Amino acid sequence: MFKKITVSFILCFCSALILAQTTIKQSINTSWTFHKGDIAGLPTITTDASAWQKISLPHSWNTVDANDDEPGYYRGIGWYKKTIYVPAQWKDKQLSLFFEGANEVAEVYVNGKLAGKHIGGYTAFSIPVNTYLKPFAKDTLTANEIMVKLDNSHNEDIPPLDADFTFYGGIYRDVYIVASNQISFDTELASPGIKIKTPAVSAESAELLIEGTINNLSTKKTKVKVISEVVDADGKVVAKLQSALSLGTNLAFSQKQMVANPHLWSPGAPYLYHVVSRIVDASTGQQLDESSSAFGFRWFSFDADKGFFLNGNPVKLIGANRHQDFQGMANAIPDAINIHDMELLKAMGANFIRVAHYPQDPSVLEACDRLGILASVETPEVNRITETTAFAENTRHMQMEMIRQNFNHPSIIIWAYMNEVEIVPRYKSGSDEQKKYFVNLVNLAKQVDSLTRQEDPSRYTMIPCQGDFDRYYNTGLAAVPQIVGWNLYYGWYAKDFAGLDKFLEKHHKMLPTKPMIITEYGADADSRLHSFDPQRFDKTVEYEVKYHQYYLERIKKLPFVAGGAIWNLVDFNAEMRQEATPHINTKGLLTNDRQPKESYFFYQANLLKQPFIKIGTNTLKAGNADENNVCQQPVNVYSNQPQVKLWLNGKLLESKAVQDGLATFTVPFTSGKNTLKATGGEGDNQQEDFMTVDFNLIPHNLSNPQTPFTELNVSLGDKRQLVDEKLHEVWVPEQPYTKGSWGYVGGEVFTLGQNGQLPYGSNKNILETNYDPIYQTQRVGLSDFKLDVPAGKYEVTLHFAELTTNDNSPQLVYNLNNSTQKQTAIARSFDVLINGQTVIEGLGNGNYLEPLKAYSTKVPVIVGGDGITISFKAISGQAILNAVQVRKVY
Ligand code: GCB
Ligand code: CA
Repeated sequence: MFKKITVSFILCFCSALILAQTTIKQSINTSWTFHKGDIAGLPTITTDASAWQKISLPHSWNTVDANDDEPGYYRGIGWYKKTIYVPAQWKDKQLSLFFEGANEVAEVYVNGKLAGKHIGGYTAFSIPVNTYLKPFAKDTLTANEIMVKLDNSHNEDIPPLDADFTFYGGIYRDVYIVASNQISFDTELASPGIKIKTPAVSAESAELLIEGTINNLSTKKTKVKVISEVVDADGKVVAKLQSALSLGTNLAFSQKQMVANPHLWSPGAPYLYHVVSRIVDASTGQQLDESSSAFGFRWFSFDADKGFFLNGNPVKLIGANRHQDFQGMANAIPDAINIHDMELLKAMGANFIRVAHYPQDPSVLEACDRLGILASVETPEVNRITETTAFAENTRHMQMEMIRQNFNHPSIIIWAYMNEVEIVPRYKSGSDEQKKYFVNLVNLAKQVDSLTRQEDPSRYTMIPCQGDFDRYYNTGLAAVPQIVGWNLYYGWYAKDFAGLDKFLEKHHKMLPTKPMIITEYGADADSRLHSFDPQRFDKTVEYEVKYHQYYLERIKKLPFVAGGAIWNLVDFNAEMRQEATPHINTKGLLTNDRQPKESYFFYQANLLKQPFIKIGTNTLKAGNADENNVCQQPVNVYSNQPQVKLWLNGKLLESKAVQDGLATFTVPFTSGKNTLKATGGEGDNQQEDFMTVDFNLIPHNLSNPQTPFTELNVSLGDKRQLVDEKLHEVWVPEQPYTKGSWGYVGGEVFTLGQNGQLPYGSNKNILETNYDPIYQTQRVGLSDFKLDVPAGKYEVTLHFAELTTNDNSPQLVYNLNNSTQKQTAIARSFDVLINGQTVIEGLGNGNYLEPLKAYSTKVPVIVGGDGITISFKAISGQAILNAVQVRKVY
């Protein structure tokens, strides 16, 4: 009896809740099926024999093929299918499907009929579906079939046309079903329904405007009230506003409130208020709709001489760009990763994000609001435009969607568009077509700019240009936006760091009234590669640090530079890239699976206020023993303390002054485990960090029984170490042979020749390996590789790749060696002998040695008293060796 009462009580309670529900929004991410490619007859055929894959959202169809050895990735049609079950209670509701994002052209079908279409892969859209639903069943759920035809083919009318990232296909963000009443807030262009403006804010008072439009799809005229509550961060209602409206079909409303002594929003104190607005039937008191949005009170300005000001205080914007991309997931990343990325950015000490090159998941900006990260958001016109009305229309539409959908975020300070749109020349330089193109481009920019200012006069507009000042100045593009962004790569694509200083001065002189931000700067670093003598293009972690040292110092120092955004917070996929890590742009401070590189620590040490210390090295190292049987190697300690100490195995090594966040120590590593401790600060500020380094000490004399030889991994033609934490191996750079030790005899380092910009090696992807760097470098024309190891059984693994090719295919604009001379494949053939015995015969282009493909072979060797001599005998051309591994078995 008692039980029964409880049950019916709960039932009553539930139905009361349902009645009170206004707009219902629920995600429908599970139980979808997917078919790659088109199917004839869809969506009207009801059964088809094709295989559909069970998936859930977020989903991308390019998780594998954007990373494999095959050039290109699938760009075409994909079909998604799902059954939704619509409750009988929704009979009088307005139903729509809300997509946070799907790349790139989506056609949404309901029960075989086209319900709506959306163009553009990076903004949300909402498709009303009532007309296409099956008749509602009484008291039960009705099954309706949804199909989405999605197409990520190249389309000249849809931005982006061309860019250094992968245009992954898929419904890669959340999808919701939304049921609202006949009378509801107008969520036009997938916007939140209410617009919150703070046109005048000071420490003493703030003006708040709540605006919106109410849609009335019912036929009756109704009197309604819009009641808005302004709630502070403690949940206290600080203001309540009411408007009485008499509805025709639809009606705009505006509510205004002054707030005294507002809590201000800033990166240091991201104080959030929120508004809850409700539409209430004036006669019955029934709630018809509800919309809520967070907001903040802050004011800001940019000054061409003095930079950026927030709430009256100068603030240097320092942060990063960010792509939506995670290892193995393509762009189909769950909210948790979006949020965590913003936490990582905040934990770095940053106060700024450039959401580039397109609007991202809503959870990104929500996190920025909460954490206190100022944001620039942009639409994806990258590298070039198309001079068609359709392209212009899509560009303007995306800009509108971006602004409307994200309007209320206090974190946003800039609306940007058109990244480096003059980089890919459409026409011959100086031609009439090109002149006309620039006129059309600037016209489109002006339209986008003025529509942006009209839609939102409270923020600034920005165009991020590439570091070719004259080009953007002469065409007039740089004059269009309120802020110019410059993507500057001096010390990377351009040789000299000093070019940065000249460039910045030039901007300040030539565009004296235009505020500016360095919207991109960065250098590639493969997290596995290290060098004690870092050089441009060597892709080492150490060069990345060196690069950022230079830029951060300038950004901090020059007041007219309003800020800088590192390219990039995270490594991301750019399918066409030729790299040490193929398909990955490695300019991230974090790897594609979010492991920090040393540059991330460098920024923490320079930006964080709370005491910070971090040993910035690998847990695995290798090197040659000196006469004292140790190996001296540098270790970086990153800290914001003035002085830091480093200890090795409990013994103090040294105390050093920290300069710009970094102190470099020389550590005498011994074989095996070395425990490092770094300390900094005093008293409550005392910080420490520990690290145990497993050191593979390569004996000075390979046959000294006191220091037994175990293994050696050498990358020929290389000056770097490759640390492979996964296989627990370290590859050391080559060295010439000396008696008792190991090394090459003869030959020279492979370089791309005079015009090649790489210090050594090639940056072309090597097929069939994940260890591209060791294959990308090579010694050419060597006669031997020798190791004076003691007697025993060994395994010798030889690695080869032909680095010369006939490939003159057009180069990606970002490729490092695009200025190299035409390359021609060099024919060669050679034998390899180990201790006089031929182990490889006639290795050459006719057999295993294919251009840009890894070839390796492992040979067991029984060694007597004379060590190992690997000899290379050229038959034609010169012999080569890319890498060698020698392991002692017993
Ligand atoms: C740029 C582009 C960006 C690239 C970057 C790079 O200037 O705006 O999309 O990824 O350079 O790494 O080359
Ligand atoms: Ca591929």
